Amino acid sequence: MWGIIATWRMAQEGISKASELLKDGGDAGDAIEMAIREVEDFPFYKSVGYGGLPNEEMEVELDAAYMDGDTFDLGAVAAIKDYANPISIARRLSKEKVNSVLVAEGAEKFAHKEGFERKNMLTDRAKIHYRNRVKEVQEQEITPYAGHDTVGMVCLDEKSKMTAATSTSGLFMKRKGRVGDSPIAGSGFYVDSKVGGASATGLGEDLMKGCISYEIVRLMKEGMHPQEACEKAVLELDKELKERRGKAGDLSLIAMNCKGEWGVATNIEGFSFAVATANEEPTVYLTKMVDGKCVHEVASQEWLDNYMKTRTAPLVEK
Ligand code: SD4
Repeated sequence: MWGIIATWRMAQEGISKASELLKDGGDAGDAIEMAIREVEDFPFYKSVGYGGLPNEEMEVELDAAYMDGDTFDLGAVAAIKDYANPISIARRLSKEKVNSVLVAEGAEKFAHKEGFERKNMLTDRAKIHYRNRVKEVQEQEITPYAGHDTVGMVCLDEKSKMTAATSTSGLFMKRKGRVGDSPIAGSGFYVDSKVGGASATGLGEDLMKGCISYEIVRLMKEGMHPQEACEKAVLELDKELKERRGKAGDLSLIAMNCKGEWGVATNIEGFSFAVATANEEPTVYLTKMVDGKCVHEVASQEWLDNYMKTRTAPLVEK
């Protein structure tokens, strides 16, 4: 059995490529890195890699992580600037016994020494988004940029190895140095090849409060199906946050277990995700929570066409 699941429609091309590799007995580490790089390189996705939206100082600071579920090797970078593929740097770091999570300048120095590709990640399009946002009334509250968020993936290969990985520019207009859940093990991602893995997108500040990816893996270890585990973890964290703090940020989770069964849960409307397994062609679904149960629907062709159209539409400076 093999499989790969990812947050958001934007992962579709990446997981399609990865599924070709997995079908031929490819490695879960190679497949997930390839899939995430595909998203990082596509300039029209505004919250991952090249073309990602900048922080309040108009700098693109990126977070990424990689975890191997066989060995628990784990590497991450946070607030790294000017490198094309943070996921590859994170994967490289996962091989280090110490110093495997690096931030900002330290991460950049490591990447430079290791010969990773330097790139100015701030596109003209992202600058227009930035200037438009500055002109808009300053919303006091920082919110995830609706619909184009972190890419998080879980992958299983034919040899039963599992991996998890994330990559993001975090929240648009975040403060310089702000780090979200995505490079934080247990919050943005977690994987154990004996059990399964999970990955998150949404408001990092709230996702971290529940160590939610770890919680889902823990629930699967107790015997829950990934769908049940995702629903329970999301509903509980959403409830706790509302009780204690009056509200909960966006929480969307994907998970896959070591049998290739998958699950998804969210507390928002219209969360999209992409999945491919030995039994299922790469497919994009939309999901929403109805009465504590998640309903997944295959995205219509119209929805898919409209998605690309709006992503690539010319951008007007306000
Ligand atoms: C973060 N979780 O940095 C990421 C961003 C994201 O929806 O997924 N936004 O908090």
